[in-house]
Amino acid sequence: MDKSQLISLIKVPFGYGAGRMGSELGPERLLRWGLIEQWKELGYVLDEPSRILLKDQWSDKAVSVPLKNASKVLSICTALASEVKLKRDEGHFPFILGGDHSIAMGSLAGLTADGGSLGVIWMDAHSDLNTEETTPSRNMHGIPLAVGLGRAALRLSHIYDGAADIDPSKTVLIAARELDPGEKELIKELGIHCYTMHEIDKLGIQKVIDEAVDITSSGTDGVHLSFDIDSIDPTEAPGTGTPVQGGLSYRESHFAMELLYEAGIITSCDFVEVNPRLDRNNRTSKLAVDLIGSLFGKRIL
Ligand code: EXY
Ligand code: MN
Ligand code: MN
Ligand code: MN
Repeated sequence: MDKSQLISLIKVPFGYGAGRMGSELGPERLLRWGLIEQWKELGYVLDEPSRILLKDQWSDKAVSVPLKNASKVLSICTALASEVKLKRDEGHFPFILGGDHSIAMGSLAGLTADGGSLGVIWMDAHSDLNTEETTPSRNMHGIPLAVGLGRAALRLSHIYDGAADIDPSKTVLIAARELDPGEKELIKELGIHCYTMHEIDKLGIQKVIDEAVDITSSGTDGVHLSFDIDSIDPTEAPGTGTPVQGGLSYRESHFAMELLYEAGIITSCDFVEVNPRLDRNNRTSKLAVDLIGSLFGKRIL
């Protein structure tokens, strides 16, 4: 992202896709900890922030999704997809602030609405690759990447007419460490590049990010970073609904963001799953703001 491009902050105070409420409080909490002021201090100009609110319930019978709160999730994703497409078409950088990770279906639908090829970096303790059949929880935040890849009954084209599936060969998972059986099968079947914490320990975060940059930016029109705060170890980021031990360290997560800034390939971003209700002394919200700073060029020296 360069500073001549406006940042379109799209707030999505929505948590119905998660197993427990609280992530809907994320956007306002990050603003309280200086997210907007930080962008301005870094020299960016912001578009007027938008806020996507749940208004109606999904009624389209074209697809029935037998998961929890599906009609609410699909409604918010439909509204989000339109806003993401609008802001992207205006040449702005869509920054989608959640909210739980189910909203990424709206981001992806809006970003692929005109076809094209989108690289995706999915930083997350989970792969979010369950389908309506394989999900163990029936929580919608566990399926967005399977939907994005066209492997669920629900498709991005149900959320935004004409939206294309994303390409598994341009999709990279980073920091995965809790995968369900159906997700493991899909990763192997599709040959999705998956850097679990084992690969990160073995290769180091710099090599993982370098490889992810190459994979997702070669032959694509842009790269979407879908960042789930639970990719970070819960000792650093306790304020999230599905924490998993053994995550990225404080410096690994900052270094990853710094390297992505230097690579200059990220064209849109989801930042999700901060749950202030579960946080300790706002540790997670403050870390989230700091990480976004690193992603947008903030440096120690
Ligand atoms: N794989 C589990 C499920 O599908 O229920 C847990 C999903 C957690 C999803 C969070 C957003 O990353
Ligand atoms: Mn504008
Ligand atoms: Mn997730
Ligand atoms: Mn997760």
